[in-house]
Amino acid sequence: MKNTNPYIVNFDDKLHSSPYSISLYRYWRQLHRQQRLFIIAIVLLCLFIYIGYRSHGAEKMKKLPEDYHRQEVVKEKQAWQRKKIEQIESNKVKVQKRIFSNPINERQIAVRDAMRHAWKAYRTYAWGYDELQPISKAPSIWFGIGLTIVDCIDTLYIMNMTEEYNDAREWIATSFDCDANSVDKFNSHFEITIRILGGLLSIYHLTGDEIFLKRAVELGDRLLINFNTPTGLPLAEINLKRKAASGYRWTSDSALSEVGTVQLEMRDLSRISGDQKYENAADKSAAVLHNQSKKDGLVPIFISPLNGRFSGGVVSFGARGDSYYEYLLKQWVQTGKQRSVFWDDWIECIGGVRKHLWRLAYPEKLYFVGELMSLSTFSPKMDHLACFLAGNMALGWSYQRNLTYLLDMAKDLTKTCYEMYAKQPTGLSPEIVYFNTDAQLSVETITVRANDAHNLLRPELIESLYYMYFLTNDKMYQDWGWNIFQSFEKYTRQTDGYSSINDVRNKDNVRPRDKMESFFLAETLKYLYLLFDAQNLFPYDEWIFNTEAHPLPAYKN
Ligand code: DMJ
Repeated sequence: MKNTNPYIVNFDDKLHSSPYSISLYRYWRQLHRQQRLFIIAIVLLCLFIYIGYRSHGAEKMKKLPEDYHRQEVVKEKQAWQRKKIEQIESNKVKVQKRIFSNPINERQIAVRDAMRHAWKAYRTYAWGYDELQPISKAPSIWFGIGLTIVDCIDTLYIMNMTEEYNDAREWIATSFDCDANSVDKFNSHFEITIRILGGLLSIYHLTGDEIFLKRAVELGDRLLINFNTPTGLPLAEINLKRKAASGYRWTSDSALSEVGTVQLEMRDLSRISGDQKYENAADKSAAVLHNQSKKDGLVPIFISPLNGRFSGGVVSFGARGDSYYEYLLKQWVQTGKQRSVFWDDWIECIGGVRKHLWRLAYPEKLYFVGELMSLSTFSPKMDHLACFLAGNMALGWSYQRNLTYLLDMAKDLTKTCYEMYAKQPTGLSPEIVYFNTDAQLSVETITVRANDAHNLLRPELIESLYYMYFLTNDKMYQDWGWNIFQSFEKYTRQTDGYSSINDVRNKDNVRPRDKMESFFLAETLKYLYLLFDAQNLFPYDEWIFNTEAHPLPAYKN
């Protein structure tokens, strides 16, 4: 009989369509009331749990894995950073503080007095600025980061000028700040590297004071930007404030000396910071230079960081070429004499000098190193800058004493460079000279042109004298240094500081240029001081000087 209750009817109707539902229904009807209540209670409980999950739990459970993931990532990152710091710390070379005594003789005292005189003037009129203009008693700005302080602090330390050193150290700790103070201008990447980074590195090695390492890393991170080129050779200029790199305004090429004279510093920064990235940049750029084809080790003075090609054909050991060759030898020493490519490239370039650039000047028979134009035409021009080569060859000879021609050439070139000083009425060398190579001509051996008659207080001959004296023990080299020092005292010393001069030929009117170059204190006075010592304070197997006279250690590899 058909049930008239609409619910049951419908239900029954549905049941007709499903035998499975019918059995379920029958089963339900057969259950005891308590059993039914129990099942209903279980169903309701499940329903509550489900609703609860939808409204709170689901949200939470959905979020949990994300939070969990994020926390895990943070933990992992921290662990990785800890590991990196540990790794960096364990890679860092340990520095041994060095103590220097007071001057030991009259000559050293005189040089230290000169340093005092120069420093006092800078301290009084230009403190915190880059350089001093000693005639106008005013500061001059170049990079905006206290160049003279950073470039010269290791000289103060070596000369045991404690008060001045402490002052300089304090300034570097509190006021050396590329963000706040550097000028918003493009400046030479090479000059900042050799003078400022070099200064920070060397004073760190001498004192072990961590503030210098910190500053070196801050600066090194900026300088690294320039290596970001298709070849890995650095661009010529950097704007420290904007952290931007650029080529020169007039060409995208860089000077050979500029791309080849930053490797000692970047490599050293990696060794003391434990961070490999600087050394990688140094190695990559050194490899690019190594892989270029050369004329008996010689190369033109311009190269493109964009494609690695040389341009022009001028070959010179003076401006724009010099320290590329210098650093070949010094990189070999810095890396424990293990990387033979550096020695091979260096000795090959000395072969190139002998074959293409080494000539006798008449009538006095002075050997000199000339230049090539268009890679083949010889020019008898020599910059004072090239006088570094004498010391550099003597240094190379000290590691391979069977190569006696290196010492012979070093002696000959030192003599010629000294004559460049001694022949002038002021006893000071001009910036550039020309030699007479024709034995039949009755002219002077050395000629100075009006535009080249200036002296910038440069160090190259003094640097070579320092090597020559300690490698030969010949006191003549100390005496030559003393003569030159006295000429500096006589013709470049001002009431306040020292000034480069315009005319070394005219002792009655040298015409001061109103500029005290930071390298006069960083290099010239430092090398003079070292030259007059009784023993070599920086043995050549343990130390190398960067091209700005900042001592850096030689490593084992
Ligand atoms: C210094 O900055 C360095 O010695 C550089 O290698 C050449 N020029 C000056 C000194 O003359």
